[in-house]
This record gives sequence, C-alpha cells and structure tokens, in this order.
Amino acid sequence: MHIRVPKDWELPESAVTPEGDYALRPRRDFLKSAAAAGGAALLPGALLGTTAGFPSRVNPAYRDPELKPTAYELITSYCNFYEFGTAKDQPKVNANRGWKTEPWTVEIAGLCRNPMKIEANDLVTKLGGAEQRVYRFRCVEAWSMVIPWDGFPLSKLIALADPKPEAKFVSFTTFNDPKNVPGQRSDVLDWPYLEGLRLDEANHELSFIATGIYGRPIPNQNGAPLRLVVPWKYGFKYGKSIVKIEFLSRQPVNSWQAMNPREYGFYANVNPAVDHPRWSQASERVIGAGGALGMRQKTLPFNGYGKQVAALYAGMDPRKLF
Ligand SMILES: Nc1nc2c(c(=O)[nH]1)N[C@H]1C(S)=C(S)[C@@H](COP(=O)(O)O)O[C@H]1N2
Ligand SMILES: [Mo]
Repeated sequence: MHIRVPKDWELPESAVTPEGDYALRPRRDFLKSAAAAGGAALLPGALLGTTAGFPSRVNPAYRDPELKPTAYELITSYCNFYEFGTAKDQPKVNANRGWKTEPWTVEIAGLCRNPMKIEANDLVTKLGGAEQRVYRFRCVEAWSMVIPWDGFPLSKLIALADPKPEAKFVSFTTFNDPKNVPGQRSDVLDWPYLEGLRLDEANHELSFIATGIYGRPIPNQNGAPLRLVVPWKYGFKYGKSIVKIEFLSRQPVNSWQAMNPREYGFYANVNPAVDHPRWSQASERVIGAGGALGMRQKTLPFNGYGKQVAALYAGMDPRKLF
C-alpha cells in the first residue's frame, strides 16, 4: 500500500525514515520484503512508540507537542472489529487467519457523476499517494489513543467522485462475508457495518481515509485496506475495510444507531458534557499510559478539534449531536 508523499509543510529530512524502506510500494511488495527482513527489522526500533522516536513527516497543521503517539503494538492489538470477535484481542488473531484484503475492490456509487469500481491500491495512486497525520482517537467506551495514520483526505476521493447537487450524505459500508468471517454469523450488529457522514463533514479537511499506521500498511485488524478516520467523532464512526462509498440525499442509519438508538446517534461528536446512558464521557483512559488501565485524562469537546470543526454545527444543539 502507498504510504506517503512529502509535502512542503512537512518536517525536515533529518526527522524522516529512509524512504527506500517502504515508501510508495504496493502492499504486496512491502509484505514480501518485510517478511524477508524479519518484519519489524525493516524499521528503526525507535519508530515504535514515542514522540521522540517518531520519524515520520507530520502535517504541522495537526502537530501538537502534547500528543504522544501510542505504541504500534497497542494500536494493532487492542481493537474493536466485531466481525472478528467482541474482545479487544480477538481481531488481531481472527483477522489474520487467511482473510484476504488484497486485491480489494471498492465501489464509489450513488448520487455522483463519476461512479466507479476500483482496486484499493489503484485508488490511492489515482489520488496522488498518501500523507501522514497524527490524530487523537477516542472510543465511545471512554478510552483513547494517539494514532499516526497514513492515508489521504476524504475530500480528494469526493472530488474524484464528483457528487451531484442532491447528494447531502455519504455512507461507508464494510465488507459482508459471513461465510469466512465468524462475527458476521452472530447478531451483535446488523451486518454489514455501515457508517455515514453529512457531505460537508466528509469534505472537512480533517476527514481522512487511512491506509497505514506508523508508515506501515494498515493491518487487517485495524481495517485494511481502507478505513474511515474522523478524529472529532467517537471511534465507532470509523468504518473499517470499506467496500462501498455511496452518495445519498437522505441521512443513512448507521449500524450502531440501528442497534441502539438511545445510546448511539448519527453524529457521535465527542462531547464530555453528554454522558453515555451507562457511563460518563467526562474523562478517558489513555491506553498505554500509566499502567494497565491507562492514565485518566479529561475528554475535550470535539476530541480537541473544536476550533476546526465547531462551525460545521453552528445553530445546532451540541447536546443533540451525540
Ligand atoms: N467494520 C467495523 N468497523 C469498526 C468497528 C467494527 O466493529 N466493525 N468498530 C468501531 C469502533 S467501536 C472503534 S472504537 C474503532 C476501533 O478501531 P481500531 O481497532 O483500529 O482502534 O473501529 C470502528 N470501526
Ligand atoms: Mo469504539
């Protein structure tokens, strides 16, 4: 998978991993050479974990000296991906038992002038490759991480699709494969997993499609090969392993809202002042900090991105935007 294309505003060369190791190679080649070199041996050990050892090029618009990226090992082993089990450690095991994410076809459909079916690697090439952004990540279950994503702004894909004026929403559908994916034979959720955004939210510069983590192809358990990232919203909005992106005139019903509309809404904007019916959202456990349970810190409105996104909700009651 394509990893990143440097931009003018990125960090100087001295802060960057040698490119030859992994930049801009198809995922297949990356995985082959990674296996040959003994996996993580390709990457400097310091890459995995701390801000100081984090060599990737970061968009300064999103750089925050207080953000300390969570260790790669934790991001990729503490997961929510109910298709592969409801316990945090199950997706890492179950999504890597022969489930294939390459090649991968994604369909762009609905109210747009340029619908298409396209292979994921080809889509990333067409959109000019990937860049890296470090974002806060807040799950509705009141835990958080900081994740260095690789990928591309969702607005680029939307421009390619060229939505018609009637398009007001966009939905993201995960694969549906109950034969091979055990979780989809259970009724924990209505499958396939579906998420949605208002079109202006989707076009916001923070909205992102991730193709990698820490400069490495995104692991199956984190939603290979393409997954949504909307950092001011709770993690359940970040639909994984997307097969269809559809432009709609009406607000879609997302899977969690369908499951339990009292507890989960469409907007799911992070808001410490609106408690989940069963627990407080005022604070969060920072995974990987301060022991097994994680250090507690205060949750920020819009997960810290209020300055950028609050205008999207002007005139709307923030308490209704859960
Ligand atoms: N298809 C699918 N996407 C999903 C989920 C899921 O169960 N299935 N879980 C969501 C939830 S609740 C969270 S918190 C994030 C977790 O992403 P991560 O495991 O990469 O940290 O993925 C979201 N996307
Ligand atoms: Mo979540």
